[in-house]
Amino acid sequence: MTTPERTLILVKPDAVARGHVGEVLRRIEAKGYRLVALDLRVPSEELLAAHYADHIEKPFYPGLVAFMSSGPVVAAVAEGVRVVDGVLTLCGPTDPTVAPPGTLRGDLGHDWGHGVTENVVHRSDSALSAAREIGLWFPGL
Ligand code: FUP
Repeated sequence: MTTPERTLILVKPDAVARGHVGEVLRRIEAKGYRLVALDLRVPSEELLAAHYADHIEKPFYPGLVAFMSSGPVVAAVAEGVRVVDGVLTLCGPTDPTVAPPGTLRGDLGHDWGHGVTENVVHRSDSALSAAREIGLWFPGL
C-alpha cells in the first residue's frame, strides 16, 4: 500500500473574486482527492512573506504580495496517494496564458494586464514544500 500524502491549495484572489472557488474545489474532488481543511481568509503580509520566502528578493515580490492580499483566498488541504503530483497536473504551469486547456490555470486564467501573474491557484510543488506550507496556513493540522 502507498501512503497518502497532503498538499496545500490556495484559490487566489482573482479566482475568488470571479466566483471560481467551487470549480477549483470540484475538480480536486472529482479527481478523487479528499479535502481535509478549508478556510477563507485575507492573508497577512507576514504569512505571505513566509509562504513566498524563496521569492522575497525577486523584483516581482511586492506586486505578488499586493495581489495575494488584495482580497480573500481559499486555503485548502487535499489528501490522497500522489496528491502533490496530481494537483500540480490539475493546475498546469505558472503562466496562465499558455497553460494548456483542461488545466485550472489554462481554463480559468489569462494575463489581465495588471503587471502581476494572476494564475487562479497556488499548489505545493513537492512533498517537502507541502509540509512546510500546510504548517504555515494550518498550524496544528
Ligand atoms: P508556481 O510554482 O507556478 O506558483 O510559480 P513560482 O513558485 O515560480 O512563482 C510563485 C508566484 O510568483 C506565481 F504564482 C506567480 C508569481 N510570479 C510572478 O508574479 N512573476 C514572475 O516572473 C514569476 C512568478
